[in-house]
Amino acid sequence: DDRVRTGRVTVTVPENSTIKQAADLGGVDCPTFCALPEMPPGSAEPPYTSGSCGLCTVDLQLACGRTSSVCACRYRLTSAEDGAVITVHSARLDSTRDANATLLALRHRASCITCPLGSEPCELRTMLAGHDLGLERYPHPYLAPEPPDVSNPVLDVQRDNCVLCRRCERICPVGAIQFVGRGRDTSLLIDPDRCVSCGQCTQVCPAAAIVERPAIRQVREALADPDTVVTVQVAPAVRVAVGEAFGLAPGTNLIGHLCGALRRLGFDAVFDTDFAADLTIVEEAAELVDRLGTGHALPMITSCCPAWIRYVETFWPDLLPHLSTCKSPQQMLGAVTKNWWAQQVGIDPDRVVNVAVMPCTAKKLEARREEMADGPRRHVDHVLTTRELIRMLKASGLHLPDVPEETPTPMLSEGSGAGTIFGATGGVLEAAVRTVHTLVTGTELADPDVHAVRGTAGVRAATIGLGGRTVEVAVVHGLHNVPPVLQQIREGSSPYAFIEVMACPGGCVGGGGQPHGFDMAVRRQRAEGLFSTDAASPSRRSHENKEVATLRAALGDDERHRLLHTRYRA
Ligand code: HC1
Ligand code: SF4
Repeated sequence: DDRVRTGRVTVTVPENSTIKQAADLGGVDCPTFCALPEMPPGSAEPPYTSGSCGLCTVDLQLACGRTSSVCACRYRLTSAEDGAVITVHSARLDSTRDANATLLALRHRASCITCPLGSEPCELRTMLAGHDLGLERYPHPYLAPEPPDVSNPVLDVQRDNCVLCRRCERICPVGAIQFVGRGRDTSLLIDPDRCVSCGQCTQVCPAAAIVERPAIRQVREALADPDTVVTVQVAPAVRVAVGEAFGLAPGTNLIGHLCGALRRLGFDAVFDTDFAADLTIVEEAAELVDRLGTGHALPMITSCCPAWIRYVETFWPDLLPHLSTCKSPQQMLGAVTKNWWAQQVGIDPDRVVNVAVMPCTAKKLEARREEMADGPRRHVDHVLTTRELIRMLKASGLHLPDVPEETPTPMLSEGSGAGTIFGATGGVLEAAVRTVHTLVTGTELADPDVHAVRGTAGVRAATIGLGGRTVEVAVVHGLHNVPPVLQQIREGSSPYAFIEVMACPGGCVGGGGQPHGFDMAVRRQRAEGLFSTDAASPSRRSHENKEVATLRAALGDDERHRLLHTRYRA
């Protein structure tokens, strides 16, 4: 807008505001690239910027007449800058920004046709398109092409894509990312001893320098093999995010369309992870009631988030006994598919290949864990992220919203509303409370909505009435919010009996395998999609799930324990 570019506004700002914040207050657009738009809930830090992109360069003229070019995202205003004149837009600044954008472009290998972002919007290209780049003046590629670094168990690091924005360094909840070297030789390293595979770095990387290791080729090979029976399960959080790639609003629940599309991709059976979420709750609620009786290892903490498990194993191993022994829904479903369903439908379990579509990169690690197998038979063979599924659908010409809706394959597919809300922060705890209440009191919780644990505050605590007694519970999301809660347990002063922890801000709806971006408003909309599905469900309690009851009765206690529970060791 020409008027803003040439106009002048006067703003009064709080001490220590950045120039960028002052510009926002004055309604002046100031570009940025390396900045994260927001920090996760519970983070004490201000929105982050490394100041490395140079796109927010502005001219600052102090009242004394001294002028300098500064970074609007980082420069903080104090009383010393009273009366300063800041120029955000000018022909000279445009040229400076062009030059800085060119430097970013030069670091990127720019192999767009093989880029794993696929059809997702490319933030880097969108930004560069607005600049007059002088690439012809430089040799390109400027950096020698490198093969991807595959030393991380679930992530591929393509260093010659990295433009050094350093957003990943800031979003990483465990300080696993480092930038080493100087200048042109600066490069990104992920510490394998700290990384918990949460994939939040892939969510904020604008340049496909960190991406999930794809399993698409292996899944296609299994689908093409006439000797295999390929099953697929779909996690709760996937259904409310996948539509974003097809122009639908976050939160639109596409489970019916997904069932139709997955069959068209060639899957022989389509199971719903909601079923296994209900199964998990029935197992976990019984475990909690048992521990409440004996007092053993309280508080009990949920165990369905594999990045969280990895975090406890790495940083708080003495607290491992507090984890529920339940395997995650992904793994429970995989285990019972091969060990029960195959038998029911008369298929040799060794012909079954289990695929899981998850909003999560850490689920790829979970599927490979030693405990997650029955002898040589893996519970889950391949994990695809939501993003990989989107790529497969688009490659097959399937426009998801147009695919006729179908229902999942019976026996492992009935899911209650309680199972669906697993995908949002607080959902596992809420689902568990509904069932624990019934187990302890013999009566149904009058209102299944446990409002006290809803929302997106980083830590949420509530007191739950169970007949004659009450228990304290808490929900935590985002690993940066976890240490004070764990410290209380270590010191023996935790007030809680039961805690839900999800590594990703927002829970699984904000998982590292979901469509790109760190935007809590989008994550909230996805969660609302799950909560409104729950509210409209004919059954809202995991213990009412008839398929779960049938399966548990058929397995018997020993097999149920062997297949559905485990112990985590440091
Ligand atoms: Fe999750 Fe879970 S909720 S961990 O986020 O317990 O990934 O959606 O599938 O296993 O159900 C993920 C989601 C998912 C498991 C369930
Ligand atoms: Fe950090 Fe998670 Fe990325 Fe690992 S996957 S480097 S823990 S943000």
